Amino acid sequence: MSVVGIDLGFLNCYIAVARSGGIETIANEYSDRCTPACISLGSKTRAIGNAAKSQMVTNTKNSLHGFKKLHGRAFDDPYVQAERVKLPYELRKMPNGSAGVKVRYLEEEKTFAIEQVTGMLLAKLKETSENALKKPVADCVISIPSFFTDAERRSVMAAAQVAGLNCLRLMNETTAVALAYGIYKQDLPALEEKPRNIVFVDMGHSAYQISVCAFNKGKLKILATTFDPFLGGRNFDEVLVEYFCEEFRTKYKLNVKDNARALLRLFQECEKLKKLMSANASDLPLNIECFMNDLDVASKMNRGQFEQLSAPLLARVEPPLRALMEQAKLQREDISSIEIVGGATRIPAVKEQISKFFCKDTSCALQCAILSPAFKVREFSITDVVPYSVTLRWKSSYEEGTGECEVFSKNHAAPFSKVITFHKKEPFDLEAYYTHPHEVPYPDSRIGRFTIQNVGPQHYGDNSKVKVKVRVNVHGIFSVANASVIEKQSLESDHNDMPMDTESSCKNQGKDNELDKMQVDQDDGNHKNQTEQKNQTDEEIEPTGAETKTASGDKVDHTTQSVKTKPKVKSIDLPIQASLYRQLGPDIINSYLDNEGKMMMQDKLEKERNDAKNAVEEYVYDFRDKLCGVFEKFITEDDSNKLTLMLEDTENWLYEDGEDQPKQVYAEKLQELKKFGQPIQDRYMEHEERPKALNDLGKKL
Ligand code: ATP
Ligand code: K
Ligand code: MG
Repeated sequence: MSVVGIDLGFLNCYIAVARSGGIETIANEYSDRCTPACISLGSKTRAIGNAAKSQMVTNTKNSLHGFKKLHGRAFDDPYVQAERVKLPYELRKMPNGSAGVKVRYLEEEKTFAIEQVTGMLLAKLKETSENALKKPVADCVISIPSFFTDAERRSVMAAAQVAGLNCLRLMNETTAVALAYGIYKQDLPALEEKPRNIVFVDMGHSAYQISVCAFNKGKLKILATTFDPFLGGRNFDEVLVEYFCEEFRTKYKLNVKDNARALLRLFQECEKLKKLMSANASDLPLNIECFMNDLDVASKMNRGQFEQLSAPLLARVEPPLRALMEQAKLQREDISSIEIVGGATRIPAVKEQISKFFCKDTSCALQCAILSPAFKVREFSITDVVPYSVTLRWKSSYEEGTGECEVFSKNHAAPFSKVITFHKKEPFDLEAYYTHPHEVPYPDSRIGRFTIQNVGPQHYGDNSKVKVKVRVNVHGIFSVANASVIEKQSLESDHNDMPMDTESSCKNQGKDNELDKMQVDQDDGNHKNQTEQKNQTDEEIEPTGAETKTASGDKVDHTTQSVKTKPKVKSIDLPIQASLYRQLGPDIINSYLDNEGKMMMQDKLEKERNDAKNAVEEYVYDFRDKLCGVFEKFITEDDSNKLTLMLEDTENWLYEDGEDQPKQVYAEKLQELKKFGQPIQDRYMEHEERPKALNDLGKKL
């Protein structure tokens, strides 16, 4: 089963596969390697991708685009509200408070959750992959912005499920580019050599992301990642649109913003103009015919003007680059090369800002190579980073107060697991949230609440020792992966065997309320004190099930490996009740999946119906041509006239009553025509075949 890599762009999507030893991007039915992230809902069917894009202007209110960053957000989210006024289609509040869309589909008003919308797009990409590979595709890797929070990541995961895809990994976009680079470069330093540091800059349509990555052969490690989630090609389009709106207001007395369709066309034309200005510095025209109120509009712009207008945007290019180098604690001379990707990095002024900062030319070898997240993912070791630090807060079991601890710092390696030890007598709650809300481009810092259940006192009323494993998984999503209680076994009989140090450590904990907290097994080389070392010993008796998880790429933090004999204790898994922020329940996801199946079926039936109609139309045209051509000799004039009339009737019917009929009606129509046509066709074929057959016979003899 092949794995496909999906670059789920704000504007453009790409699919990559590993085929015949290389990376290939798959072309869709339009022979296009890029599929627009656009869905157009119609009265009978959905159009997705290229077909939807061409319907945007005619079916404005039902053509969905620009929805990527609505994932995992509430309808009331300030970002969603800011987008709402810009989007030509309507946003809706879903029953769970999330943002959804409202459209007319199948002659009815329908509401779709954002997971359904992206689900439609992903299902289309799945189909494109299957058509190209000629086999079923289920497993995929999907790239997402590195700044996505857990809620956004989970929402994309849900969309993959809706599409019937199994997402093996959500991969940060710049990491996916780094992987493509790592696979493509044959001369990476050996493992024992000093790694090569490369900066990857991606400015797409909606966002700006930068990562610095250390490479060795077969291995990449992201050192830091920074971003401006609200800077991309669309902002440059907006600058142009604003300018022309203003100009058309004075010049033509047009209020473009009141007309969704005109505004959309202006956006499309400005995007084209922006691209042209990347290649050409002189004055370029902007002409739109029949723009609004039957008026044609005309204007022009040159690169110099454009750069002036976009000065505030251009000023935002440098700060994330500076932050990146500071966070990675690197100097410019430590960087071997700057690889740029993403359409908006083709704007000359953007590129200049980047190379000016690094005092180095940028390279864009990967500009067309696209992302290849699927390729050799298993053979290439990828270490990513945690984009925002995560803190865990808990209630003390017998104190009023709460405790808290930062479990993952910003730019901490990921995926990664840590084991924390608590001393508790009763079930307790762990609340995870982003430590620095102002650093997170999302209005809520909550990640989720995890209740560790079935915790009780030990035999002598002592606290139980509870080990909790927290993890940032391969998708970059935080979770409390498991919890277990360490129980001393058969105390009476084994009393003498009980390791003293374990007991003393328990007493210690009992005496000191402060210690009813946790020991995070940090990976930062902190020296452990004696007690912690003992806890590390206990680490060994963790259920091995937890450690087999490392096979999925997680790194469990073991600072010390004990070779001591195991104490007589056993570990019992505890149930965890997780309540994740903005998580969709499995029943909702399943209902979306069902619904997607129904819509696909509807599209399929509609396509078959259309094909049946086209078959009739084609038969009419084809036969009419032949009647005055090759068939002429095989039909009496009388029959020919009769048939011509019949074809004409059918043609008229197709435009009138036959415009919109069930598939069966078209099939019957075709049969009817063939009843008359087939004998003629047969006579003709027989005539054609005869000399050929004789000829063949002649050759044989
Ligand atoms: P995102 O990464 O934000 O999800 P995306 O991946 O869909 O978006 P890209 O395909 O990388 O975005 O880039 C699209 C953007 O690049 C658009 O704004 C487009 O106008 C712009 N772009 C493409 N080519 C050029 C060019 N030659 N000059 C200027 N801008 C360009
Ligand atoms: K893209
Ligand atoms: Mg992109």
